[in-house]
Amino acid sequence: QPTLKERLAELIPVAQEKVKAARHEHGKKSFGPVIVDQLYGGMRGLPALIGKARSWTRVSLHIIIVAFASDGFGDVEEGIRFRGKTIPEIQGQLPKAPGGSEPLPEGLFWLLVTGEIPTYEQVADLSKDWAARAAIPEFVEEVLDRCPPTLHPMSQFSLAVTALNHNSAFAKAYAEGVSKKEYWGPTFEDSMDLIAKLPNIAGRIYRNVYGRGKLPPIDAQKDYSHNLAALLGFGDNPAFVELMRLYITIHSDHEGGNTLPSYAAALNGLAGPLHGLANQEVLVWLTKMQAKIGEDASDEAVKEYVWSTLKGGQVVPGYGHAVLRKTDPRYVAQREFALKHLPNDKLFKLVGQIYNIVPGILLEAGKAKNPWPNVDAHSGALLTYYGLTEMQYYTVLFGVSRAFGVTAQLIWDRALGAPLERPKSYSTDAINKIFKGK
Ligand code: FAM
Repeated sequence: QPTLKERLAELIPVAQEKVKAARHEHGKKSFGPVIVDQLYGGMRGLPALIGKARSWTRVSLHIIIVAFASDGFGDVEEGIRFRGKTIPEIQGQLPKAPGGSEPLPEGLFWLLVTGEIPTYEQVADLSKDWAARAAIPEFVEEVLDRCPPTLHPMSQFSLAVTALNHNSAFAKAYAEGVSKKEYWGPTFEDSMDLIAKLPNIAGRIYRNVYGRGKLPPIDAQKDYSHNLAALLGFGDNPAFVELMRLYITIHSDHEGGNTLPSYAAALNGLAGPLHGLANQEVLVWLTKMQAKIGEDASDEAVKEYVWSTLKGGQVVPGYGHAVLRKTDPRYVAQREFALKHLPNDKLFKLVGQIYNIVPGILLEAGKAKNPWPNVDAHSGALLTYYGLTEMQYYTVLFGVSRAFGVTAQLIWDRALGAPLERPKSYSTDAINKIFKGK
């Protein structure tokens, strides 16, 4: 059985030819109109990128000409697919740990990179490879140890990832004049190193900021999620380990990225309150709600609280989405996990109660295009149940997971010699001039 890198070496020349042929055949064709609202609306729905290893449904619009990506040509009603597969499909098809029932994120990474479902042995080899690469340079440990605990965990995370660039295989190969054709090899190594080192970074931040003692060593016999859970201090709770397997799998992919510093920049983007930090904001909001209306509040009291949030000019965190127009399948996956492992938990019940109430209110308020919950509406309640209660930390775990999607894309960017992405910008004056009299 080939290793991931060996399989990639087989797939890349075929994909390079496919891209060449697609550009030759379709390169000069128009992809359709661009409307001014798309410029003002953060390029929403604008076909401006090629997805090479990815999946968010709306993105599949850009992928249609790149056949090897084979992503689900779904629509906004559907939510994320990973290389064409829904969350229930990957839960069914990807290898599990012995005794576990959630997919191993190692397998998801294999799927994102190759488009293929790996065998258990291939996944177990990835676990071993990542364990062997997991140590972080001493100076990065020192950088983290010197951060004041008041520096947001996401800022510490991005700082440490930026510092990892010191040992970048790509930077070294580039400085040595590597041929463009070979870029993907060191990029692959950087990607594997990055993913492997994130648990040590995330674990160290958690323990430093919240005074949780010293990190245990990585266990080379255990899978990635087990090691991550152990570094956080939850390694002896098998259900939490299962949660990490699910969590890392479903948060892994979204949109582009390239070098290690870009991943660090992406982490800063992820840390925006309406984006990845929303899982922190959901828990802050739920906690405030519980403080105000009590733990077993009536539907009426919850409704009133939701309305007061809207009337205060704030958003209901965890609801709405820029692209999706139904309940996020990642929310559903987490809800099913909760029904299995913590059906009677009060916070989970509140999350469910809110699910019954908020969409109706958002529809009545009439602004949000999507009144349904997104991935962030649920994750914090699960982490809290297992004792990971520090909400400011949640997006770090999100960021660990997201490295899988970003690096899978990055490897293909290098393999296909993708250029820098430079969407053009226009001023309002320019737009007025262009459309004058039209
Ligand atoms: N609560 C209150 N108002 C909302 C809302 C919500 N949950 N979702 C959307 N709206 C409002 C929105 O603020 C906008 O109002 P204005 O016209 O006054 O600016 C209007 O509805 C139309 O917005 P939209 O087109 O439906 O959504 P956008 O594409 O502009 O924004 C989100 C999408 C995700 C930023 C938005 O739904 C939101 O702020 N949600 C709450 C925060 C959240 O949960 N973010 C996490 C999203 C998650 F999937 C992720 O990226 N990690």
